[in-house]
Amino acid sequence: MAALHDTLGRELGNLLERGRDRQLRLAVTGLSQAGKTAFLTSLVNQLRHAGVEARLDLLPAARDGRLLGARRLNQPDLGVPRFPYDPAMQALRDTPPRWPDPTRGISELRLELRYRPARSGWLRGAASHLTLDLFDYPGEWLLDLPLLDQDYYQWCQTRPFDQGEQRREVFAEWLAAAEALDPAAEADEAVLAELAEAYAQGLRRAKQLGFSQLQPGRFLLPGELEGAPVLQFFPLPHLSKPREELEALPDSSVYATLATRFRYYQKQVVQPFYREHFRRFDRQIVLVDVLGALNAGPERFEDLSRALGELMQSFSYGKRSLLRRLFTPRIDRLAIAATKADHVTPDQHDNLVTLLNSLLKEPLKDLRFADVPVKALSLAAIRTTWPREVNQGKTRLPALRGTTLEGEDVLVYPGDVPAALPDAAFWQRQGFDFPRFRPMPEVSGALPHIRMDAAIDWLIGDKLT
Ligand SMILES: Nc1nc2c(ncn2[C@@H]2O[C@H](COP(=O)(O)OP(=O)(O)O)[C@@H](O)[C@H]2O)c(=O)[nH]1
Ligand SMILES: [Mg+2]
Repeated sequence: MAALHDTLGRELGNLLERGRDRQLRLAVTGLSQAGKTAFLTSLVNQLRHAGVEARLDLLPAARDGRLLGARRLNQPDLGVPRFPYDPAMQALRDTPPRWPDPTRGISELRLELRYRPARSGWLRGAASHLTLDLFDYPGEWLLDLPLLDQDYYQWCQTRPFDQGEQRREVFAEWLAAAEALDPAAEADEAVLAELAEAYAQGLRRAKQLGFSQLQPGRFLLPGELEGAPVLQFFPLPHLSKPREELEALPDSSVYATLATRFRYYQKQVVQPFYREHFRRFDRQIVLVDVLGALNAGPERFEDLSRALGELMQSFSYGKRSLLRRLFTPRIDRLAIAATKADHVTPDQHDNLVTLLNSLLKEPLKDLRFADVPVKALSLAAIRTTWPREVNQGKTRLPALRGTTLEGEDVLVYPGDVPAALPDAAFWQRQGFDFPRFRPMPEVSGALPHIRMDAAIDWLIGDKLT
């Protein structure tokens, strides 16, 4: 009797566990251009081809033939467009192949994975299901999350236009005009609109230069808010009066008008985005274009580090009791990945991971404290190059063969990745330079990749056992 009781108890536990594990929400996080859309496209592609064409040796469930397939389900939220997987695949299969279009809005995708559990017990042999919820969004919007912790006065004090020489340069014109503005004066709609546009212009130029920390994000990609007054604000560059005095100014003043718009932006734009899309995740992968930042120089490398630190503060990490987890999941496992690893030769991949770890050193400390397991890796969601070796005198050097975006076949050695945060000497040498490559023409149904299987295993592999 006691034995039966035990068995029943164990099986009930298993069933509960299975019920709980049926669904997994994965946050694919990254700044604009980090490679989120490429990652999601490849993720869906690999899972759909698991067991057939996909090469997923580092994912045991696929290697052992237990991953039976994946299909798309109707997504739960009817108000959100579906992730454009088919258009992305069409672009990659075009002649010549093209990269998927940049993301301009939010989209979702729900996948159902069928797998055969490796565990023993009642359910051995029967296929199980795991629902995987994914969504895509413009990285530009993500950096607004830290704005929720500030009010207008504090935001002005952070002087976001004033970090580094290059940044000051792109905002110089706006700054001169904004400095002439008296916070206490009567607000003139036309003037505010013009200055807001100049500020947005500064943000756009900074983005072109490769900067990451650009707020407010909707100024870059306004979507349906184009031209709306909620996007017509900016920080006031010199607030000489104390906070109380500024906050007592009449509603029609410059200060009060801008502060109201800032609050509206927080409440009506940032909060809903955060509430509806970022609160409930179980797992997260943070994608970082480390190589792109290395290519772009020291100021942007610094900027990337700062932006990533802020971004990771916006998620909640750590374990919760089973019951609380059912209602308010928290991220209990994290991957950080240096993307586009196919831009460097395989012998540099270890350095790439070490560098990524140093770039994220501060946020990783907090995660360790919260006891969240983290895996760092380098990957290419969609591999565009082949590793080769070239003879130089008596030595053989590793090199890469690929086709540039312009269609030229090239053999390159893009340079060494520094194993630690680059110092002044590294930047002076500027020994790092690579072209952008075009995706390879399709050879089988599955997209070529580097370590997508390792990423998938870390993010969902334990749910497939
Ligand atoms: N070589 C290579 N380039 C990539 C890879 N993933 C993304 N890219 C490049 O980075 C660009 C931006 O990627 P995307 O996924 O749109 O970034 P997102 O803004 O984070 O969604 C693409 O257009 C490609 O040029 C990759 O795995 N390998
Ligand atoms: Mg995208």
